[in-house]
Amino acid sequence: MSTFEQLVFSGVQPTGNLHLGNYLGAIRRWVALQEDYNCIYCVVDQHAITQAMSVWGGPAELMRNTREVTAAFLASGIDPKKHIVFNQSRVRQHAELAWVFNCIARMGWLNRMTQFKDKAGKDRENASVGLFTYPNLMAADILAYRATHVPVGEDQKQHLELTRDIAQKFNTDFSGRIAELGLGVETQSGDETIASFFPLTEPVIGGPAARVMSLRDGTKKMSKSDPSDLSRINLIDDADTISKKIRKAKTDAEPLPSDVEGLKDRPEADNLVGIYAALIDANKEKVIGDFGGQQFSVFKPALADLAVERLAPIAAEMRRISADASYVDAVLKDGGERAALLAEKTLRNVRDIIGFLQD
Ligand code: AQP
Repeated sequence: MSTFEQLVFSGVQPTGNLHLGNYLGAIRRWVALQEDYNCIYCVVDQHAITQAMSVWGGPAELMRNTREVTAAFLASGIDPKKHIVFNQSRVRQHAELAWVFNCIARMGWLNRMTQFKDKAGKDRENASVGLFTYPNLMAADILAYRATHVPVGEDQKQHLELTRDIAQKFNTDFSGRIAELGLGVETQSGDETIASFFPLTEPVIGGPAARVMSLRDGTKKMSKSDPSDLSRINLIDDADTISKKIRKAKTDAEPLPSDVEGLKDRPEADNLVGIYAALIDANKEKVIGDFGGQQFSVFKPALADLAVERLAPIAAEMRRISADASYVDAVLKDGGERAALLAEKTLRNVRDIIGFLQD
């Protein structure tokens, strides 16, 4: 019996307004993982349509946003030749596996998902069924490649726990069949070694920007769908806009504290310090070491300069790449073909395990 090949999978929805939270919480960390792992990075366009069309914008907007997110991946330093970059809908196996997982996941599990409650709001009866079963499709995205590591922001933690529950239930429900077909991979379950078909994927979450908060309200996460553009720094914002948004960011009247403990109960200050730390690849202690005791009138301009220095080159590269739609489309086509080969290998096994007849 073999062990699971270490593989990274993650995705971003093409719903517009790609922001600093998406970049620091996810994309930038993907870049670092390329050194040590084989990586698959996906523009999850099928997830985008789970919300109302007014949110995802309709066909023309979806195509534009899919290319823009791809350009952001490439501009941030993701290498589409060494790794795989594609849009989800090209690889039909994701939807096929999601159906299987619809039949594995329990209603009670999905009823506990807080993101559904947040996104459906008060009008749950009117939310799409796709929004409710979104976590099953996300599990399928990951497990179609039997990915072992998924780098995401903290908001996705609960969905990754669900992915592990789905993998575990599939492995248990079909354990006899998995063994009979010799498709088991050795995994550790407590003191026991068992044969599993799907890995229990590890979330890769952490660092000072695991949850970047709104610039207008430090208790709400920075989000694409926030109606206030001042609440987020978009990756395509120009230098003046970035500076203006940081200058206008909500803060309290106190200077920065002299130690990190002092950031407790000061969500806006904590958020800006966390953003600074992530941008210099350090922890909050380092930032407080440099700026503790200083007024926001000193810290905000320093943060604005830093953000511009780090983000402006990415925005410029995104614009350059986006201008050549045929190049972006060729990257997605090539990535989609390579991804489909891998996913089909998994799906052939899944069909055999379940008992679906195939040629
Ligand atoms: N504020 C955030 N801080 C850190 N990480 C974040 N991510 C999102 N917001 C933050 C991470 O970015 C990746 C891609 O997210 P997504 O596009 O798939 O969807 P999302 O999480 O729904 O993004 P938004 O901005 O919050 O969109 P809306 O407004 O539609 O809800 C994920 O890894 C996510 O964790």
